[in-house]
Amino acid sequence: MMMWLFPQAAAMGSQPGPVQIVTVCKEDHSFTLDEEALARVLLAAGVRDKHVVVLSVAGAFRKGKSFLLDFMLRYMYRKGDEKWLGHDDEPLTGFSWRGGSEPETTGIQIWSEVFPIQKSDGSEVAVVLMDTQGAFDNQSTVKDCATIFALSTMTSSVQIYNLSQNIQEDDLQQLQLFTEYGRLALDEIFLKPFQSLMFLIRDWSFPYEYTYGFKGGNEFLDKRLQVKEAQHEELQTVREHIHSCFTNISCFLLPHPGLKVATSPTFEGQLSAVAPEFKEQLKILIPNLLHPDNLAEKEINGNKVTCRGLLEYFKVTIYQGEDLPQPKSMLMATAEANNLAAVAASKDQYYRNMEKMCGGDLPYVSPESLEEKHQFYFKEALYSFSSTKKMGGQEFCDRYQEQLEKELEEMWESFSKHNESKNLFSAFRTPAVLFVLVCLLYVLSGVLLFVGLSTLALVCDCVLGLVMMSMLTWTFIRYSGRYRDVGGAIDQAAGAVLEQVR
Ligand SMILES: Nc1nc2c(ncn2[C@@H]2O[C@H](COP(=O)(O)OP(=O)(O)OP(=O)(O)O)[C@@H](O)[C@H]2O)c(=O)[nH]1
Ligand SMILES: [Mg+2]
Repeated sequence: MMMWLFPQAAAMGSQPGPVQIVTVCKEDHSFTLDEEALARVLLAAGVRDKHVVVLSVAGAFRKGKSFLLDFMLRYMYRKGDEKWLGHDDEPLTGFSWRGGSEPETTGIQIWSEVFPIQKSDGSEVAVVLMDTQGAFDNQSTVKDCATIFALSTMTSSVQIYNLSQNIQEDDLQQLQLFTEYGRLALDEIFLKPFQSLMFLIRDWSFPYEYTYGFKGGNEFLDKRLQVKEAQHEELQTVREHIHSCFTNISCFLLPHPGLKVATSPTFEGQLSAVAPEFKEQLKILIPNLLHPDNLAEKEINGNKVTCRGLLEYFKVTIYQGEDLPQPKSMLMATAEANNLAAVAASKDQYYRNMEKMCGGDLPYVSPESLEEKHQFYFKEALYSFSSTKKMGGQEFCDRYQEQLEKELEEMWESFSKHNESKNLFSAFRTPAVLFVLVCLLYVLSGVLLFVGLSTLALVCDCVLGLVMMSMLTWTFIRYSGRYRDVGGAIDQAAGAVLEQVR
């Protein structure tokens, strides 16, 4: 693995790097999602409630996917600097990349930092960069590759399909196989299941036919994806399938980066060894891809998703079943994801409101007014849940509403207990009750002795002794924190006495 050091982030005391979120087990070809790692990235303060843009690069192994992503990282960190592409002798760092014939990236990785970006209409989005395991290496089955491709396509808003030299018919067939999962959804939802697909053709060698860049790329793609009457049915189906799966399809033709990049074992990414036309096209491709207004927010069935929603979507997209993991039926996954995200957002809203009322070190609030506030915020949270657009039908959503109500009640209980613990009287209730009892018994025993009822006075004295013992025991328990059951019993007895008096 390479070392990563980004001056801006290092100055802030953290060292960003790739985070492995999906791991593939080589022995049994199973996949696991590292929920904790993903949550750390997506729930970072400042981005978790922003709409998310996920840019993923996928395709065959050893074709420069991670290499390209590292230039995107440079752009993200050095935007505004004319020389964002780097210095001539600077090694290229970020997602781990290297030369050689053996595969490097495994599973799915995302960059640990999510980049907040402001669009020209003032809205802010959060950009996640995703690197994927190369397909067709000698260790993965076709199903592994299809799963990785499907997962990254389902969870991204822009999928870059990285190809070498040309678009071959088998590339399109692979794409059809990989996006087969999308077909599942086509029967159930009327929108196209995936968003942007960009064919990125590396080492394009025919600029005299189609020029480098988007213009030549789109002309070339139109020709390749054209459906003609005379075509064999198989060719037509592949093309129709691809068109029906993505809302937006484009293509970019990238020149060869030079022999040193492709073949030198000592090359570390220094720009001095990269062909000038490659650098020129990178300067067009990357700012265009990452231009704030070109960043398409991730949508699920037409609804924009936040980073928090994406986390839920990941969780339901990959589930650990017997034949680990299967991307679930898109519709089910989507419905579950937006219900869970709505539950989380409503819980968050209730929690924040209640925190402002009685959280942390805030002073004690009278139980009646706290309950009133709870009722208000509880209803407000339920309202915001029911007014969020969700899928899956009423019955399906009702299940999540029940879950939300239960979790809000639990939160209320803990808020109310926390508030109660701040009441000074409740802290000193037991000793105060015991002290008053001692005084009363003392006076009573004196009066009884005075009127000559010495036996009753003796009983009084005994009870008084008992109460004093309880008081001492209570003090010891509170001080030492031991025998808390006995302490609880004394508290309860004092509470019962107080209730009787009331
Ligand atoms: N021919 C060619 N080689 C490239 C290009 N871009 C990068 N490379 C080289 O390709 C090799 C592999 O780069 P990586 O970025 O690790 O490739 P990858 O697709 O991420 O590989 P896996 O992670 O194994 O799937 C490196 O030696 C790069 O220098 C390109 O556009 N054309
Ligand atoms: Mg790689």
